[in-house]
Amino acid sequence: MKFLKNLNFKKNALAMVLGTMTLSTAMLASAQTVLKAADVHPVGYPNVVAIENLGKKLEAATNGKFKLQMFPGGVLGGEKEMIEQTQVGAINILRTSLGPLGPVVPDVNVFNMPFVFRNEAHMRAVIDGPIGQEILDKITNSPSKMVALGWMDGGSRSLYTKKKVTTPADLKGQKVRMMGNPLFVDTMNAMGGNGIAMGYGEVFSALQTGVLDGAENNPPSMLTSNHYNAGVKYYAQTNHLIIPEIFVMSKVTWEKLSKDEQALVKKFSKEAQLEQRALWDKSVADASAKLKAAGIEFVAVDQKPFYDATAPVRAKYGAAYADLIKRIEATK
Ligand code: GTR
Repeated sequence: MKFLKNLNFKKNALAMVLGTMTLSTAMLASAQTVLKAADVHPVGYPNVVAIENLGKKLEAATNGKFKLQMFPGGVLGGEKEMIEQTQVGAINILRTSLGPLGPVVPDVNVFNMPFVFRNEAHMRAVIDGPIGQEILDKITNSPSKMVALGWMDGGSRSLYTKKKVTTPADLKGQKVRMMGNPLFVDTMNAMGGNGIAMGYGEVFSALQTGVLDGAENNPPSMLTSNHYNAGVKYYAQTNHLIIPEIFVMSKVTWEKLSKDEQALVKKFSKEAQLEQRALWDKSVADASAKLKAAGIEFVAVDQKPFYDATAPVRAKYGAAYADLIKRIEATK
């Protein structure tokens, strides 16, 4: 009897403990806000790592009020679709190239123009200075419903093709995938090929089936997207686009944060920007070595003919930003 009583007591105590646990778990769940973050890149890519760490810091600093959930590898769609989801608050934090943001916030197209930066060091000096801040503010103050949190490096984009390319004439008749923005289709057409706008996630099979003859990107993207395994052999070092990348928060989400929480997001965003940059150069070196080991031939090319050929694109898209372009050129 005593034993049974004891057992009953234990059962009741257990039920109480379980009850409290369920209650506190439920309370925690209702008090916790999950922030959905998205990226076309896979887990382990510098940009994804930096955003995940931003989320961890925010979770710790708010005692678990916020928890970031990363949707990597383009599972929520291509960048165009993800931008749309961010605008309505279905995605809370998005890391994207400025490329597909151009049709939404035309002011960012200055950075999307071919050869607008002399090299990556020049691009970094510009985004780290007042012009970089101005472009971030333009995004935040535009009707895009996005708050620009910071920059990330996207290196230089060069051409990868099945046939060897060293001059604009070699691109004749070649269908080359570009990001979704008319500026890039114009750029490829000016460079001598046929630009085809397409989402990142469709490029692999389009290369495989011959819908495309090539594409263009930086080494880490070329590697992790597996595009180098879809029949391309050459990587012509045109470096025609040096496009910084960006991470934003949906304004729908931002406006629900307290002033203190917004300050925390800003602080951790600065740190995320620095962290990504520290990881970036190494990832370019690693990816280049792996691509070479996989048999991709890196082809040195004279950039001048490609630069000259794309002058009309800079004239067309840069006309409204003549002063800004002068300031970019003057940045050391
Ligand atoms: C990558 C970039 C992505 C995406 C992709 C593409 O370099 O990091 O944000 O824009 O290129 O070509 O679609």
